[in-house]
Amino acid sequence: MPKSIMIEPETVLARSAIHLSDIPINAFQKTMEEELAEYSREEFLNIWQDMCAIREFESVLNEIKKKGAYKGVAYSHAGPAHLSIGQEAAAVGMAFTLTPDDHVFGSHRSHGEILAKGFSAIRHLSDDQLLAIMERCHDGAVLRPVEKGHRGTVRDLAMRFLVYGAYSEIFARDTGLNRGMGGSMHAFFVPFGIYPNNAIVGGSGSIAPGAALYKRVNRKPGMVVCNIGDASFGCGPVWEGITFSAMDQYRNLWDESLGGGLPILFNCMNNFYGMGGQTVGETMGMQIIARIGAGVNPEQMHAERVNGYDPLPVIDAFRRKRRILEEGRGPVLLDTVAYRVSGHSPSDASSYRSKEEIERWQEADSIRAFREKLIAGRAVAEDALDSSRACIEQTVFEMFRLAADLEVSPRIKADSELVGSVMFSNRRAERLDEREPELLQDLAENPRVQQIRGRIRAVSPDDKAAQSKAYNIRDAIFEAMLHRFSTDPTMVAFGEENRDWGGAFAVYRGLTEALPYHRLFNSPISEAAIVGAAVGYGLEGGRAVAELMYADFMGRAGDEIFNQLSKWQAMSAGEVVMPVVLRISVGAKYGAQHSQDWTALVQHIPGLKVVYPVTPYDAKGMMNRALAGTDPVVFFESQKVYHMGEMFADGGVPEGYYEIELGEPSVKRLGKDLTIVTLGPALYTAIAAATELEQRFGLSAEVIDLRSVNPLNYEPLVNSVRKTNKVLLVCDAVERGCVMQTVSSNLTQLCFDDLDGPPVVVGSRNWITPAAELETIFFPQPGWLLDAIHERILPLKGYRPGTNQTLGELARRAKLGI
Ligand SMILES: Cc1ncc(C[n+]2csc(CCOP(=O)(O)OP(=O)(O)O)c2C)c(N)n1
Ligand SMILES: [Mg+2]
Repeated sequence: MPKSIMIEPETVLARSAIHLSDIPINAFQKTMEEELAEYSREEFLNIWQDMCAIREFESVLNEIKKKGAYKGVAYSHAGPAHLSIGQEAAAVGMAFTLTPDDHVFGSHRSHGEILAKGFSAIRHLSDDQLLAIMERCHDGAVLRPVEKGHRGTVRDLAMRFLVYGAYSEIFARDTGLNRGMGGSMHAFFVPFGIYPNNAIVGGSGSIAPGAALYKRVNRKPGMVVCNIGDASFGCGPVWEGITFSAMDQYRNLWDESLGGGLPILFNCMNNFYGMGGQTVGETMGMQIIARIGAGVNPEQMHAERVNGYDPLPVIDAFRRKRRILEEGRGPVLLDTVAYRVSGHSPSDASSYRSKEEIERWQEADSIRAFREKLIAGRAVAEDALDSSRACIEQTVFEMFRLAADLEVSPRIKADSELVGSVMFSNRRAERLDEREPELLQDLAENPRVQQIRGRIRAVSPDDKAAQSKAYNIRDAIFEAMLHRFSTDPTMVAFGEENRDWGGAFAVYRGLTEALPYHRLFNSPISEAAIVGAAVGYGLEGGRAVAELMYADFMGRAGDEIFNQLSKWQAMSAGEVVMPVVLRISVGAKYGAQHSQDWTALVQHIPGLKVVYPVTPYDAKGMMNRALAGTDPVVFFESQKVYHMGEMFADGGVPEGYYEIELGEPSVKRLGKDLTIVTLGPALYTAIAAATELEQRFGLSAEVIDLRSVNPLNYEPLVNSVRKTNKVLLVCDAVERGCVMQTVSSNLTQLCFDDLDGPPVVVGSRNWITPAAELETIFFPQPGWLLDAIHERILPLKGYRPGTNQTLGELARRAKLGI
């Protein structure tokens, strides 16, 4: 979109060809002499020890899963254990040169990466730093059991802490790194640079770019490593994450001082299998994952394949690739060969591969090969290697024994409210960093700010002329965003057509003038990456506003909304926050795939705050509140009412800053005969119906706009129903399974004694949304509400219904599934 980049016919239509360059495959060729000059004996021993630690760690889990005991310690582990025996050298090579500023994301098979990255961080941190980190971790709960009787160095203590914390986490203990809220597939520990490991295959692929984005935007040191399996390269979100990471604008349009391309390395832990599907020869066609780089950008992502059965080529590759990232030439793709000898999980009978194949890789075993290499090269003597191995194996065993002991390592109590207490952080944070927010202009000079100054901040519903000059919902969201942009330097906003276009529905018009590229930018059409990157950005401690153009596109970002945005606060046991607002516009007039209210989908997902304001006053106050918090808020907006002025708030929309608490319904019209509860633009339908009820039948309906879906304070609803004894609930979502069904069910229970009859829900028909010209047969109309009231709540004298809202019709539709 930027006008500065011209698309010229003579260039794009000129005859030419794409020239690809070679993608190196196992190009590493260093001799042992060269290696000896590069590594100290201690470093060789560290690499060795870390590999042996991982092998032992995984072997313990393998044994207890298969036999229920290890070295006489009985333990039954109910949960998963995706082991990485065979992948140790790849994990250690990956982590060896990383510093605590470098952050790794991983997969369901990341025990090895957690240990390798943790050990590496421990070696980089001072004793004081380590002690502070361990003390802070759940108030010392992980440290206490391992420091008892420990006489070694602080570094040794930290290694015990890490191994114990990881085992405890896998065994769901309160003493785990995440208090047992993460478990085997999701364990992580931010102070060591270990970011979420993801049980959704490829899940990290869309999140890690957001962490790299955070580093660039906020000028933070370090790189981001996204460790994902070979089969995950068949996942759409991984491709989207790569596309997001490779956008030209980082280098072409963003301030040069930020450093250029995102500092992210996609590291394929290539074990050649999904669970049983073989990625070469069966389930994919690229044969060599590194090839993907050729399709991404002219640098081909600096892709190469390295031998992950030897830690040294991997370390070498990470050193070289770090330089590329530091020069702003990322992203990078590595295809690290890491054949897993263990099964996908201990119950895997390896029915999909031959015994010979496994044996061949066992012969190539990285631990044995590295030992031989070190001995042959006289880098470390045999007995030193053996005693180092025995020592770390002993530590791993002891930590397992401690973690298995329920006395030492208890689970949270059965009546514990821990899980509930960490679902939301419920904090306020005016700014998430202290530096000055970067703005391009004095905001008083902003054309949109000036335009808004002339708007009418309260209008009467009947004054059509005033409506066009009214301060509307677009203005409200713009003002709230601008306030936070000028307060919180970490805040960024991105999505499709967010910049020059002004946001798909003109909410952001004027922001382009006010903000540098890195704070407001266009993303690729990659909904998974848009939401995923916001999650990664939030995990790093930044505030992000991501936008989905239509609610109908939530499916494209399904995992990112349902499993990622919603869950990491809880899975960290409250250690991380998720200051992300996801703006989602609900369409109309564009038919079946652009006009659906999908609030119910996110209502169902634990861990999300969900709101749907439909007046300018509510939109500004609630966006202000969402942007002052640290929880993920899904912020629905309706295209039907973007232009609406404020008709309800006394005095109109204040010019200054104010907040509306999320979760509080708002009484929009007082009444005594009937309560109408609404969500979304159905508020205006209900107001029209209430006016008709008043005028034609002398009935006064109280209209309450939920504004929030979750959390939700039922008190104002209950108070109203106590007064009116009757309730109708209305929304634009299809009636089956809509939010109002939940509210109706809860109100039935909360107000059972006060109700004259069951609450009645009117939603859209359980159909596809038809064309704009036919929408009145689909979305609830004021007449439908009167029909429903007449048939099922309160017969209206002399009234003739226009639609069939009877119980018989309800049953008929249900039986047909429509
Ligand atoms: C989205 C998703 N689909 C399927 C699964 C089930 N599953 C778990 S691991 C796995 C194989 C993943 O293969 P790869 O990405 O190569 O990682 P590896 O297991 O080989 O380390 C599958 C299919 C899942 N967890 N998530
Ligand atoms: Mg694999």
